[in-house]
Amino acid sequence: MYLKFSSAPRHRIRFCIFFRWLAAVLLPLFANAVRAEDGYRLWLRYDKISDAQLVENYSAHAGEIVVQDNSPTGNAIREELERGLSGLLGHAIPATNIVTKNGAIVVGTPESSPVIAGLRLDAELNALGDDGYMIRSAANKGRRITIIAAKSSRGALYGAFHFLRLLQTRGEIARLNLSESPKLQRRLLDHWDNLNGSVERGYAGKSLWRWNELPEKPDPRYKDYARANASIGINGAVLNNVNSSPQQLSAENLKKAAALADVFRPYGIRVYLTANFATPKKLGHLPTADPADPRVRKWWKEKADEIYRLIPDFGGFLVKANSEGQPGPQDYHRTHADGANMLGEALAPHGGIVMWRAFVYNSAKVDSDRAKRAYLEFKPLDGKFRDNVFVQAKNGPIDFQPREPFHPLFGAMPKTPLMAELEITQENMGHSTDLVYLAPMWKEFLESDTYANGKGSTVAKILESSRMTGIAGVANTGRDRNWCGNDFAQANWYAFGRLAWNSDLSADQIAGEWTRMTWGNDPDVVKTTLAMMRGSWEACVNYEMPIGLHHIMEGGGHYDPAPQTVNRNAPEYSATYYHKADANGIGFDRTQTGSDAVAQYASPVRDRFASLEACPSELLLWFHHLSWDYSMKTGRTVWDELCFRYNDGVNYVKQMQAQWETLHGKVDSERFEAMKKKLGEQLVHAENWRDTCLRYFQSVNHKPFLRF
Ligand code: GCW
Repeated sequence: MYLKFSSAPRHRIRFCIFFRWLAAVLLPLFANAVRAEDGYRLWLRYDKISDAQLVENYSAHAGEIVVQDNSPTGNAIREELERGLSGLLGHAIPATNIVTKNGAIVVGTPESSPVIAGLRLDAELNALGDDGYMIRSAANKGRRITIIAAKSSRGALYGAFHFLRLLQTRGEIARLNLSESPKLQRRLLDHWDNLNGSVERGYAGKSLWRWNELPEKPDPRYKDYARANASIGINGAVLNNVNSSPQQLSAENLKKAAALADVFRPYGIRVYLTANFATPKKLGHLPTADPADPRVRKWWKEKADEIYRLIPDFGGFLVKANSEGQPGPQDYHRTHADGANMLGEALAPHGGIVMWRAFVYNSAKVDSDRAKRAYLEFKPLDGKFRDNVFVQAKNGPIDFQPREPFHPLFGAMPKTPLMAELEITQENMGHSTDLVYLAPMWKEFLESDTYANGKGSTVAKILESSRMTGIAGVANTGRDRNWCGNDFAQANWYAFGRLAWNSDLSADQIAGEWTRMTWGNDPDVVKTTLAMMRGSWEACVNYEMPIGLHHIMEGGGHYDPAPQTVNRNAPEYSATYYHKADANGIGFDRTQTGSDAVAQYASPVRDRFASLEACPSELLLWFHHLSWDYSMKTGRTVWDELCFRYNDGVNYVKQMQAQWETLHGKVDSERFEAMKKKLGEQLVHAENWRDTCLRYFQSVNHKPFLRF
């Protein structure tokens, strides 16, 4: 039904006035109900808790905020607690300078807070380190208080976010006694953002950084970015793409980077930049970028000095060299270590570091199996890097595939600090369309036992035990209103930060926290979203590249399947190079009878991967070439197992659709509808993968499809 205006225009005007009046009166009443839920607030939503009893309980333990730290970080703490507590409790929680009543939250360091100083916690706080904190229920002059204490303001900020999380997830705050400190020192987001605003492998709109408006006009969004990161402990951001423009280091662009650093600093986030190895030539007009040339070394030193004048806490350089067409020291017959050490030397006086990527596979001369090349190039350099240089390796030896075994460099370079690089952006897992919760993948990686120092030498331990420690995640953020393009992709940003802080957290625990903060505490919502997320990565592996298949995606966008691709000039861009399917069988033989990539792993890992019986079935076709009729542990042949897995993956998406439907009316309609649409697209994507791959493989083996 619609209203038809057949009468005089005056009626129409009156009608409009009435309508506006009605809206003006009614809308504020429903402000909360109709507030746009566009995902912008991420997991920091702080909506009023509806349970009045709980609000009362919480209010008794969060009645005032006492932050005497007036540094920019202290101000950020106060502001966040005011915003968070007032929002959650539905009334203004005042910030005061002294404890005036029961339920005060006292936040700070022994230096900034006399109350905390009086508790004589220095030894404990020092042991927790600069980023650590403790939260304790305590007493002050007969009053009940909660202290959030740390050695540094940054630690106190992390503690404040932890405290807010307790309320957001409806936790206990009456009797607190907890201490936290991160297991890794550097917890970074790597942005593959270009100066022209595009984002390599970005699926959430243009770059967050508006270079043309910087440094004069910092977008208010930068602060929300910093808040979100600080809330999960991320303490660094590499602003730009590893395929790096030399222009990024121009005087003008450094000023822009400095403006971002100024916004991030109160939130404990340092800025890092990538360095194009040829910058001295391209920007400095030197005839060479040879690391042995004194002019080149001098150029980098001066550049480092210039950067630190603008950004005194600059983190350092991330470098992709001699990989995928990027310049590097090998252009001058120097090694990766020569290149990294030159930059390390320039940064060392300022306390900066170099993260030198091990993602190299340029030359088939190194080895015909691409999976082996990084190890072959880097392992011999162990012990040759300066002490402020990290080698940064991707989780697996190929390239952010849906599932890979851990990279053999982890555990193989005991004298070199290794930084792990994960990919949060879903380059090979459905971009920002597919709901794929990646924490289970990262857990599998971090818990992989390298056996480098005997049993229990997990990747996590290797990372944690070097003299410099760190982890990086390729960001999935962009200018889309909901930051990540897909509301559930926010969970991967969140999970990366939480695992970087503490890899012992379970994927479920992280998903539980995230979903409570992002979708709400209704038990049905929590249960259902968790159930959807839990198996979503395995499902994606199944509908894209099950049982160890890899790199069979279409070459440009990496969204669609293309198992038929043959590239005669560059075999490693051929899908057929990876799956090696023919009439008899399928899979890449990386055992002794094949490329012997297994030999790059310590014993007994290599034996496990090499053995048909012991190799995890999830990685079977990564390490073995098998007959189509080979009988898997499930009792199905390889071919039937493929059919089964591809279908299983698709079915999981259908199941997620049905699960999501049950939340109709239980989550806000805006995000409900957006996700419903995404899940519909995911099903099309998953079915396309299944159908394309199975049809292609069937065209090779001529076997009938498994019927269910
Ligand atoms: O996964 C590949 C991507 C490239 C990326 C490269 C890398 C930034 O397809 O887009 O380049 O890895 O990690 O350097």
